[in-house]
Order: sequence, then C-alpha cells, then structure tokens
Amino acid sequence: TKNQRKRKWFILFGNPAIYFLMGTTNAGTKEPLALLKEALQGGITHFQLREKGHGALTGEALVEFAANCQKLCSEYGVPMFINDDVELACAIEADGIHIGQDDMGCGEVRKRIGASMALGVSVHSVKEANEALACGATYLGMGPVFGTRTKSDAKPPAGVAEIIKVKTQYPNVPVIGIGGIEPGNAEMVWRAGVSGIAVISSIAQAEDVAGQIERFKQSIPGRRVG
Ligand code: TZP
Ligand code: MG
Repeated sequence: TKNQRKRKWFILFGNPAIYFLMGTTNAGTKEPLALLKEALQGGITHFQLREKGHGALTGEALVEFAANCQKLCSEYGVPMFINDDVELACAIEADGIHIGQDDMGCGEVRKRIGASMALGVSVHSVKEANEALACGATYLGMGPVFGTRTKSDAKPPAGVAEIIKVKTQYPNVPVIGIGGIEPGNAEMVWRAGVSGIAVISSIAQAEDVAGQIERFKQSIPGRRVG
C-alpha cells in the first residue's frame, strides 16, 4: 500500500546512505548498466538516474535505459530516484524523484507525483529547506560540500555549515550531502548530521567500484536513526 511504501523510506534512511548518482555520460569507458551493477553489488543503498550532458539519452532510449536501471535496482532492493524528469519518474513508477531549485516548483511536482513517491529537493539554506518541506519534500540534498567537476553549473563549495543549520532546525529530516565527496572526506560530512552521502565521480570513475564503496562504508561507521 501507499503507507507501507512511505514508511519504508524512513527505515531506509536510518543507516548511512551511500547514494550513488549516475547517467550514461558518467560511465566513462564502462558500459553504464555494468557500472550500475558493480555499484549495486558493492552495496550502494540508493540510486539516482541523472542523465545529463553531451550525448545524454532522450525519448524512448532514455525510458528503456531507466527501466533497465530500475530492474537491476529492484533485484538488489535498492530504491531508484529520477533526477528532474517528473514524466519519466511517473512513467516507470520510480521510488522517488529529485529536483533542484531551478526545476519545476516542488509543490507542483508533489501534486503530479502524488503522496507515495519520495521527493528529494536540493537546498542550500534553512530558507530553502523551509520552502521544500512546506511543499512536501521527503528528504533534502545539500551541496556542493566540496569542489566538484561533475556538475557544470554547481555553486561554490559550501562546506558543512548550512547542513548543520538545517539539521539543527529539522533534526528528523533526512539530509544527504553531495559534491566532491570521497572516502577521505566523507566522515566530515557524516559528522555534520547527514543521513548519508551522495556521490558521482568517486564511485563512477573508481577502478575497483566495490572496493571504493567499501572504503566509503569504512569512512562513515555507525548508525543514526532519522
Ligand atoms: N549537485 C551538487 S554537486 C553535484 C550535484 C549533482 C555533483 C556531484 O558529483 P561528484 O562527482 O560526486 O562531485
Ligand atoms: Mg535539477
């Protein structure tokens, strides 16, 4: 039921999340689905399909790729989110959608996806967090914490100060840190109170994907509920 789906969320964010984002353009020389499979085998807890940039799939090819990703994720019991594309999220009945401040307003998105689909919103301040939560965000993404070369229109690195402010205001809202996160700096983000970390390049470009995910897990030990 819808309620069961919703409840599953809060349990899923109870452990340190290793939230992997990827699109076909992040896979380098690897076959994208093979890369996703390596990441799933390595123990990622969440996956977001973020299909952007030069050569990104569109139309039918994108729907087909998304459906293949979803099938793989469901084999590993890993929830899948769609970046930006409400139509696609609804078409494949994704577990969630993730939007930024420049996308469709989150109230409008919440209306379109209904109550049961998770809604992640990227925010950069307590003010943006207030707005996102008022219109039905399930969790918040915050970053870039560190410098990143993956997002062309990324804001300057923000560190963890705003994450701490948002978590102080909303201790029970899951926040995921993103941007330039590597095994060597993940603990600092974890200590700011996040439910987990979101990563593109440090996993997508790793030679040993499973080994890299294990390094992330070692770098953020412990459990926190909420
Ligand atoms: N939003 C803020 S930074 C970023 C996104 C999508 C890119 C993160 O990629 P990487 O390679 O983990 O720095
Ligand atoms: Mg966006």
